[in-house]
Amino acid sequence: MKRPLGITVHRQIMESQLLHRQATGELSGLLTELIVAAKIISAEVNMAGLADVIGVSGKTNIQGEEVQKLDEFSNNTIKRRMARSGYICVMTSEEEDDIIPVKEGFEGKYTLAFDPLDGSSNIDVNVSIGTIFSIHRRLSPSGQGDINDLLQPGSELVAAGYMIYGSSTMLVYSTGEGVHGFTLDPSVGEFFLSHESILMPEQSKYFSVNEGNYNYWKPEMRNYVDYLKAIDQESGRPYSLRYIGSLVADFHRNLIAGGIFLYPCDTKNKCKPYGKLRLLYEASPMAFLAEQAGGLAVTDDGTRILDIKPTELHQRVPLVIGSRSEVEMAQQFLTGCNS
Ligand code: P6P
Repeated sequence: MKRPLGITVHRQIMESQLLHRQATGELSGLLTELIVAAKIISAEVNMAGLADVIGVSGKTNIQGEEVQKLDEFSNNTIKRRMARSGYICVMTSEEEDDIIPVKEGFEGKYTLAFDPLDGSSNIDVNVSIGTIFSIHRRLSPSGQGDINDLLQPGSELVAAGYMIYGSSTMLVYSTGEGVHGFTLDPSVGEFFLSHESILMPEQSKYFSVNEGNYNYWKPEMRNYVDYLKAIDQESGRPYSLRYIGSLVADFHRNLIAGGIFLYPCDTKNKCKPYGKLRLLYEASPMAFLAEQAGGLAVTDDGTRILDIKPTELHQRVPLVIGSRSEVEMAQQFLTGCNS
């Protein structure tokens, strides 16, 4: 059977670059290097059940090499490749406390913040997991970047996206001109355009939250979720609950099928008063994608995620993200306008 000639992600990147006469090709190069890292991670994740890379590190594989935990493997794969790509000047990773420098002499004009393998606690139970990335232009003039190059609001993002390692491996990203999805054909090792110009459905009867934390939420959040669960045929309630416990998988469902995802702040863990999710490499890139797809992302007091100026690398924020009208309705409850 003759395989249909698909549009590869490289063609999409190059066509987008050609549309911008002033483009230097560095962003294209950066994305291309990230895609190579994604393919390497995807192959490892898909082998996880077979190549004894599940679970803790410290084991050795048949070659006698130390087997790394998948999230350590993913982190090392991205940071080693990107450090010598020549396109970035500094990185931060969910796996590392401090900023990650790039190879001397290989400093570029962008910065990279990433979660190498979000949802990694789901690996052992074969639930979809993912890599999330966000890219800013550097602010410092030259040389190695610094933390201020990274602490930029999502409104200044140049590009953001994720890879989801699920029933198929997909790359979903935006450079500010809509959101496009590519599916990996492992038989040829190429990402082919499968979801062009994704628009998040304006409304949807799905909500996605860990209700186990219900009693730790503030009253406005409880009131909102109670509203979604109330029986009211006219407004199509109760909504259906879908919660995977893997941000990339839960967000991807919302992007394609619509709905609202919430990770509110709670009083469950005094060390995490602002919820669990990180701003720089979880909430901000997802908010960028959501708005590019016509959706919206706010904190649980109604603040637009993309407007938040980060103050710390790993700061956490509450996240309410999804179909615009659903998030706007949630804002009514969360700001006390609709108790
Ligand atoms: P909880 C995965 O560990 C993660 O960081 C996100 O991917 C996911 O949305 C969240 O935590 C799930 O957290 O508390 O519901 O298990």
